[in-house]
Amino acid sequence: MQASDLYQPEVRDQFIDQAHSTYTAAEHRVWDILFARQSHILRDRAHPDFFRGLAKLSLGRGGVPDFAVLSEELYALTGWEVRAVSGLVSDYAFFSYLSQRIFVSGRFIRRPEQLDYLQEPDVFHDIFGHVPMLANPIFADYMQAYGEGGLRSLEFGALHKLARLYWYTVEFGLIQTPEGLRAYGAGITSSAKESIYSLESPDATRQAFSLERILQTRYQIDSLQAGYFVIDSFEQLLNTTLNTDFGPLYRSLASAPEFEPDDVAYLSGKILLELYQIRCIVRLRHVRRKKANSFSRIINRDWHDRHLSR
Ligand code: HBI
Ligand code: FE
Repeated sequence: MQASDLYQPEVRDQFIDQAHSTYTAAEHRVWDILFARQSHILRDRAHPDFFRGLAKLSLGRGGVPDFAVLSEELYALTGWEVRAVSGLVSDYAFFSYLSQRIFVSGRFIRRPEQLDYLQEPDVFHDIFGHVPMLANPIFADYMQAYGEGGLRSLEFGALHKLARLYWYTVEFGLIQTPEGLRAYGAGITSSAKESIYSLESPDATRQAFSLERILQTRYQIDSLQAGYFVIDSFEQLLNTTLNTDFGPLYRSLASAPEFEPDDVAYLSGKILLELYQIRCIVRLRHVRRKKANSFSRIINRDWHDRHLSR
């Protein structure tokens, strides 16, 4: 029996009408304030494809985007659509939608007094954070592959492990670029605090992407992340996911140790991390001499604190 036979009925009827015309002027203003603030903070912090997505989809045209218009534009780019839901949908439904290239988004927007923190993802997180990356064809394929993998993980009882892959990539992923580290995860790009902290804080660890390692690494949902994973390219993310046979992997990992988010003590990860940091410092010195000095000091101190003083 296939998972799709088991769960099909649940997937129907979860979409709601965005009712775009019912947003108030104050709600549109919250979007505009957050949009302006994040666009500024993310300069030199978000991956260039994030900005390309923002521009291609005109997410800054003013006010909360209309999902019907947005879906049409996104569909033309990568075949993805955006649909409104009233809150969290079941894991099965969520994965099933991703596998059909449907991204579900909340329709509500945070209140003006909640600009900096809220528990549930709102339309700003879901659309500003997630949708620009869906305009990148490789990332768009990765999200679909993730949805398909998610459905399979349910059959293996391994959802809690695969959810970590989503968390450490789609939500809180960092990527290495010729200009230095950049953010692409929606939990980062939609948060003023985490945009800066994830890239610059000496309190966070940044280790090289490893699918196996991520599946074994716990995460916290209610605070800034203690550790991040850094990919080399979106191709790496897509190809690793497509080329991994998750069934045997889940079986072999079932009895393997789990890790805390900021625990980077294993050898290969440590060496790779060091390489990333050296490359990052060298490149930054070339590209932006002024900024590089403070940044490399932060990295060096971070590196020293975590690995040499213990
Ligand atoms: N539902 N609306 C919504 N948004 C999500 O991001 C979401 C969800 N349901 C389940 C889910 N995410 C998780 O299973 C993923 O984080 C893996
Ligand atoms: Fe999200």
